[in-house]
Amino acid sequence: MKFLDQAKIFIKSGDGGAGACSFRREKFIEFGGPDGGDGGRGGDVLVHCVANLNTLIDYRYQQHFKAETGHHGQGRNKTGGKGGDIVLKVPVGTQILTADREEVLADLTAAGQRIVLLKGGDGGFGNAHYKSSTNRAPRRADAGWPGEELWVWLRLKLIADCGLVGLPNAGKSTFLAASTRARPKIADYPFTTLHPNLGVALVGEQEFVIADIPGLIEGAHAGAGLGDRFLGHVERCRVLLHLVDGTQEDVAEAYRVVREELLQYGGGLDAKPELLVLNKCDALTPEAIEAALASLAAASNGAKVMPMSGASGIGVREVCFALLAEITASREAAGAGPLAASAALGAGKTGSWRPALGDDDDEDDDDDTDEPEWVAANGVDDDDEDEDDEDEEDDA
Ligand SMILES: Nc1nc2c(ncn2[C@@H]2O[C@H](COP(=O)(O)OP(=O)(O)OP(=O)(O)O)[C@@H](O)[C@H]2O)c(=O)[nH]1
Ligand SMILES: [Mg+2]
Repeated sequence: MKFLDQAKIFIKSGDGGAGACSFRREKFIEFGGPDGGDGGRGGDVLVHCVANLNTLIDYRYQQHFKAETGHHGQGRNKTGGKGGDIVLKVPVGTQILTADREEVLADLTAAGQRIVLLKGGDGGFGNAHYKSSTNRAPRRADAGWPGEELWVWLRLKLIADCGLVGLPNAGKSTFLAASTRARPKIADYPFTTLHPNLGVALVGEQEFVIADIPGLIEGAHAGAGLGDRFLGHVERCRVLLHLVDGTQEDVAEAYRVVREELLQYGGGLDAKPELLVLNKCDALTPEAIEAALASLAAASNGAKVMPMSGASGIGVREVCFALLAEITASREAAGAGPLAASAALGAGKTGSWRPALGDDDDEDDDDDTDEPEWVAANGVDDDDEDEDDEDEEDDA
C-alpha cells in the first residue's frame, strides 16, 4: 500500500432544499389554503476514524467531496428529505487542520470516532409555514440555506507506542523486522526507509506498536536528508527507542546528532522517555562493546545503555521487555487507556513473537523449554544472558 501522510481536500456540505409554494386545489373544497412543504436539510460532511487504514492515499485520487443537496418541499405539505451525507474515512491518528495549517479542527485518535465537520444547510420554509389569520394565502416560500465549504488539510500522525529513531543505517528496520512481523526494506545504504512502517510486537501477553521512521541526519530540522517531516509520526509515541550503530567511529557523536534533531523539532520529543541501545554488537569485540557502552553512557548523562544485535537477534527480547516496561509505566503515569495496538489496530489483530532469523525453529527447540519462563518473567537479566551465550555458541 502506498503511504501518504498529508492531503489537502475540499469539502462542502449540502445546501438546504427549497420550500414549495402550493395551494390545495380540490373539487368541492373551496379555499383549500396553502400546502407547500418545507425543503429538507442538506447532507453533512462527517469524518469517520477507522481501524484498518494507515495511509491517506485515497485522498490523492479524489480531493473534492460534496454532500447532497436537501430535497425540495412539495405540495400537499410534503417536506423534502434530507440530502445524503458524505463520510470521509481516515486512519487513526489523523488531524484535520485549516487550510493555513494554523488551527486543528479535529483530532481523531480512536477507531470508531465520528464527527460532523460541516453541517448541511437548513431547508427553506414552504408557503404553508407562512399562513396566518391575516394572510391566508401567502405566496412566500424560501430557498434553502447554503451549505458550508472549506479547504482542509488532513495530516496523519501514526499512533504507535514506541518510535524508532537513529541515524540512517542504525538498524532500525532490522529491529522492526526482528521484533514484529513487519517486513520493511533493509539494505546497507542510508535512507532505505522512505516512509514510516508499523509493526506489532507481542511480548509476553502484551502487544505494542512500533513505528520505524526514516533516519535522521545532522541538519534534518533544516531539511537535510529526508528532513524531520516524519518525526511527526513519533510525536505521539510513549517511548522512543534510540538505536546507535556500534560499528561507527564515534557513537557518542551519533547519539548527540540525533538528540539535537529531536530537540530542534520540538513538540516535546526530547522530553519523551528514551531507551538507548547500542546496536550491531555482533560485529564488535567485547572490549569495543564495553568502550562504546561507556562512551554512550557518558554522552547521555548516565542513561542505561543496552547492547543489542538486531541482525542476529541477540538482546532483542531484552529490549522489547524494557520497552514494554517503559510503555506500561508511561501509560500508568498518564492514566491512559489501552495500548495503541488494541486501540489503533482493533482488538485481535495481533502479531506474535518472532525470534530474529525466524527460521531457526529447530535450533531453538532446546531452549524453548525455558520460553514460558521467559514469557512470564518481567526481569530481563539472568537466564536471558545464558541464552545469549547459547545463541553465540550456535552462531560460532
Ligand atoms: N552486523 C550487523 N549489521 C546490522 C545489524 N542491524 C542492521 N544491520 C545492517 O545494517 C544495514 C542497515 O540496516 P537497516 O535496518 O536498513 O537500517 P535503518 O536504520 O533502517 O536505515 P535507514 O532506513 O536507511 O534509515 C543493513 O545492511 C543491515 O543488514 C546488526 O545488528 N548487526
Ligand atoms: Mg530503515
